[in-house]
Amino acid sequence: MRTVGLMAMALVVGLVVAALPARAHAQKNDGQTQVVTLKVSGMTCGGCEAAVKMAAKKIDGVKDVKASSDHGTAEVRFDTSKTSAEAIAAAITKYSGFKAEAPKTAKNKK
Ligand SMILES: [Cu+2]
Repeated sequence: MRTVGLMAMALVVGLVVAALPARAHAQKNDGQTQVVTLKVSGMTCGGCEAAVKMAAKKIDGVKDVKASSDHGTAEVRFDTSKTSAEAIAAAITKYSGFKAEAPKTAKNKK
C-alpha cells in the first residue's frame, strides 16, 4: 500500500516537473520577436531613411529598424505581443509621411 502511495506521489511530481518547461515556453511565446519587411514608398536619401526609422521607433515593441531608400523597404524587428506589422506600417505612414505597407503574407492577428 505504501509503495503505491509513493509511486502515485512520484507520478504527480513528475507531471508537475514535466509541465513546468511547457509553461515557461508558453510565456516566452508571448514576447516573440518577428522580423517583417515593409514596403515604403517615396524614400530618396538617408534623411528619408532616418525619418522612417524614427517613425517606426515611436511604437512600443519595435526593437530595430533598417530602412533602405534603394529598395524602398524597411526591415523591422518587433515584439509580436506588443505590436503588429500593420500597426507599424500605419505609424510609419502617419509619422514620416512615407506610405508604408505590411506584406500580404504577414499574420493579420491584430
Ligand atoms: Cu530624403
